[in-house]
Amino acid sequence: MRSIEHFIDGKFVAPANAEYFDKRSPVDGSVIARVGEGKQADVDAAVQAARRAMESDWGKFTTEKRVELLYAVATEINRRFEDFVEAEMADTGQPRHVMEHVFIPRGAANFRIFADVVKNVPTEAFRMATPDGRGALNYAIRVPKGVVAVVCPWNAPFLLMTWKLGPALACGNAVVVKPSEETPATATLLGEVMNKVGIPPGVYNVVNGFGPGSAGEFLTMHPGVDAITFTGETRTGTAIMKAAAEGIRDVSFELGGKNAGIVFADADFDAAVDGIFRSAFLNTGQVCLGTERVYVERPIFDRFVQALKARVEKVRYGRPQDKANDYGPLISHEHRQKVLSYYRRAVEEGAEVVTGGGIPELPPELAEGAWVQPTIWTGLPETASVVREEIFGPCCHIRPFDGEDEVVALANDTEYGLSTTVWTTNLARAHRIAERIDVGITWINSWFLRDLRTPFGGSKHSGIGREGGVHSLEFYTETRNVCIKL
Ligand code: NAD
Ligand code: 6OD
Repeated sequence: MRSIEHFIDGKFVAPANAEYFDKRSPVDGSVIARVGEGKQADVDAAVQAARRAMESDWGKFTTEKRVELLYAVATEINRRFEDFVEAEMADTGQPRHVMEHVFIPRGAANFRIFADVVKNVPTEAFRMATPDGRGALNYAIRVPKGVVAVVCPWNAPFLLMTWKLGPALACGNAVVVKPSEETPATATLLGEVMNKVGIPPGVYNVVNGFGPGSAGEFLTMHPGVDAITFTGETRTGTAIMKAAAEGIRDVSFELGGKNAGIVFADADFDAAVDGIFRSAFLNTGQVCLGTERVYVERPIFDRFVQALKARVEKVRYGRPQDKANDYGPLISHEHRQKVLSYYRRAVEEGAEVVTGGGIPELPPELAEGAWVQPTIWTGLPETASVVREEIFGPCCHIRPFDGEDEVVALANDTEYGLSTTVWTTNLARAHRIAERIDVGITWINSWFLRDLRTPFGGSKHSGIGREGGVHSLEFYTETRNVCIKL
């Protein structure tokens, strides 16, 4: 059985108390690795290694040297592309094409893009007048925050971890990563990449484990951590924010969503069906940007529901390695229980189940996997729990609407504010809607398409702060002001 150890100070190390937990395949329930569980001593060692790294070569490197190393990280990830694809497929059970076309390439891109961003950051400088006529030069410099804790979820593990690592390292910080307990493999593999390309020991550290009472809590409480970037559930964000209050540490949060998909009658019908299908069911619905509430303009409502149902019923279940399969399991049995409890509640609350609603019949070799059917409901009031709460599964509720004002009110009637996808051929309407919906990103005739240089984040309970391109510098650097009397 493969053991996954922590990566501390440039070395793979066993957990201090020698405790391990099992990582199971979501596809068939088999144990695929034993993972070291991080406790206080492991987190202490990782944070100390990161602090030492800040005092050593890494802290003294020029931006150019860091940029060169980050390009090398991206190149080495691409050289080992298949290893990353295999590792992520094994942990998540998601289809090969998602790994090959989205999650792994975007992960490598995160290192290149943020290297380019820091290479091109201008210095803010003003020549000031002074009463004696000599003047002064007043300018700002950016310095790294220090040691950044990176706490990650399981749904797109490599993409979401590197989305934080790229800017953190480009800005000259050292990091301690706490991957999700469900998906430790690619963070571990990245340790090998860091050593291969010559990232100094201690700059990138990984401590595995759980959240409360384990590595996650010990890391976010640690006084040696200067800032915390977290992606995950809103209620975990609340706990981490309390931890960050101790020591007045900065936080950047990307949290949950209950995103609306809006389809107007003038939309390109087939493109809209395909777009909503992807946004609701890609990654088995386990995407923070996913659409769990769909609003369709009344004249095309029935036709749209039938077309989406037909598309959903074509998904192919099976092992991710088989290229023909386009639909994976949920991450774990624990998550499946949660999703199935919403499937039951939808029916109790009066939903019409258009398709799905349970566990699919699968061959015996997949029977122990965390599979659920992709599910569509109609007929629920907006107060129903499946319309209000984030389920994070392959399901959506579809409701008809009449006109722009009604749909804007429906879309905004949520405590979340992460994203929206709007399907229309009316350009003026697209602009109006994008301004009126309170979310971090609105997609028009598209979904999950974003240049990494643009800002990303959520409003309301979906997050704090914006990252992406130069926006990431606000979180990963401290700005200092220097004024020189001339
Ligand atoms: P989660 O909050 O359960 O766990 C995320 C990470 O936090 C894990 O590593 C976990 O071990 C750790 N953790 C849990 N409790 C902790 C605590 N008290 N202190 C410190 N660390 C703790 O989230 P998840 O189930 O892994 O991921 C799914 C959630 O993530 C969904 O709500 C989804 O919407 C959200 N998400 C948001 C974005 C975004 O960009 N907004 C992206 C991906 C996922
Ligand atoms: O890469 C991105 O644009 C990004 N932040 C994706 C988030 C996916 C959440 O599941």
